[in-house]
Amino acid sequence: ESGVTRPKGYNVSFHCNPEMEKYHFGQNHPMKPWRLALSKSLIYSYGMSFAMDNYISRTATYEELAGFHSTDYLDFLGTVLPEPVPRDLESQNPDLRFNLGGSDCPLFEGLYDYCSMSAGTAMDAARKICSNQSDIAIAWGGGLHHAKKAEASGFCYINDIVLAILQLLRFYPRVLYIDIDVHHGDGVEEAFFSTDRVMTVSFHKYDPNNFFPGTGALEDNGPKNEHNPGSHHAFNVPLNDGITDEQYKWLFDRVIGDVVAKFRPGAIALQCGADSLAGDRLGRFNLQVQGHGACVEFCKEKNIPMILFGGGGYTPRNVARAWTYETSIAIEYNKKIDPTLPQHAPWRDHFRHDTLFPTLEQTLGEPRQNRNPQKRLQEIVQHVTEQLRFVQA
Ligand code: VJV
Ligand code: CA
Ligand code: ZN
Repeated sequence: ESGVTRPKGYNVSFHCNPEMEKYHFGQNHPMKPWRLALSKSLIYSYGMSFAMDNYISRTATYEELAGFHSTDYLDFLGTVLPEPVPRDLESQNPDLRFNLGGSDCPLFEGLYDYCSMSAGTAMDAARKICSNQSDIAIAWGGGLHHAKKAEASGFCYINDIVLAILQLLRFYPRVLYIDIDVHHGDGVEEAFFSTDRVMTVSFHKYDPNNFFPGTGALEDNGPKNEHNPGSHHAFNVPLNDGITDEQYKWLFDRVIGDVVAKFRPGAIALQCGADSLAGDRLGRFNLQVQGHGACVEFCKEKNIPMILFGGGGYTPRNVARAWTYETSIAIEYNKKIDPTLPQHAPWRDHFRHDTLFPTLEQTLGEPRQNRNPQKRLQEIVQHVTEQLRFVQA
């Protein structure tokens, strides 16, 4: 009766853990797990659950987390307690163990459980892909791309993406990782730096001294030593403030089109960080829901099994819009979706505008100045083309 039907010929699964939405990083911290509740609520209000297999995922076990992370780090993560006194923002303790407890990666109540839930959703998604039960598996609670083997970084403690890709590698010879979060996907890039079985491609704002994490230059394509199998298997698309839907789509189609043709991945892991949208609290781009979603659509049309991860996204109403639209793309409902938000939603006022596709003026007031000349974008595409010549067909 919602009018949403299952896509013909293939399966979409939706993996979440409602417990995750209840955790707090602390007052004013940009990362707000309740954005997952807002997103799911919008997705379900559209009736999209009827077109997918919906799973409440289990938490990942210690042994599963140890598939990537060091046990020293996991042991510490499992025992640290929240600070009794809130730490002053500026007085960061310089000798934080494993980078835990600063303002970016605070210690909060239930931290370890929160991490195992995020990893659990991602690993469940990966297992559904490996068993051929899903063609697209959605894990909006995952996508925490900065976490390292033995270090927390940039709001990320456990790298659920790396854990999911390790699962995929048991069944697929080659996995393509794509990252459209506004930040560089450094943790995933580093984890698979020395293998030719995973190709990583991150699109991000790049300004080494002023924007986190500062890595991901165009010329960084993996180990410089030509004998290392990982060389030429990392791609970076460094961008400046204010990039538009049109430019981003052009770049994405050129870069990913060529990469897929050459690398021929058996599975795709797509990190859909929504902080690349216009109006994001931490972001710098002018992307709209349509442009962000076009990347998901482009990947879907390749007909390769795919996991969709969440990631960043610090203006919750826009995060919910993007992930709702992208869920509709997965179930092929995007062409029919009503751009007016469902009437019956209790949080409707929270969205400010009753549309799924607010204009740039509605989200920003004034769009950010675009500092991406077309000439630079052409250089990027040319560099990627040249690097791809080194990749074994
Ligand atoms: O830029 C940084 C690092 C600093 C040190 C810590 N201060 C607070 C900020 C500067 C150098 N960190 C970034 C991390 C961004 C992580 C993005 C994660 C993802 O989207 O890629 C994937 C989930 C950063 N930018 C902004 C902030 N931190 C920030 C942190 C806060 C804050 C305001 C801004 C932490 C607490 C509070 N406000 C109350
Ligand atoms: Ca990125
Ligand atoms: Zn981000």
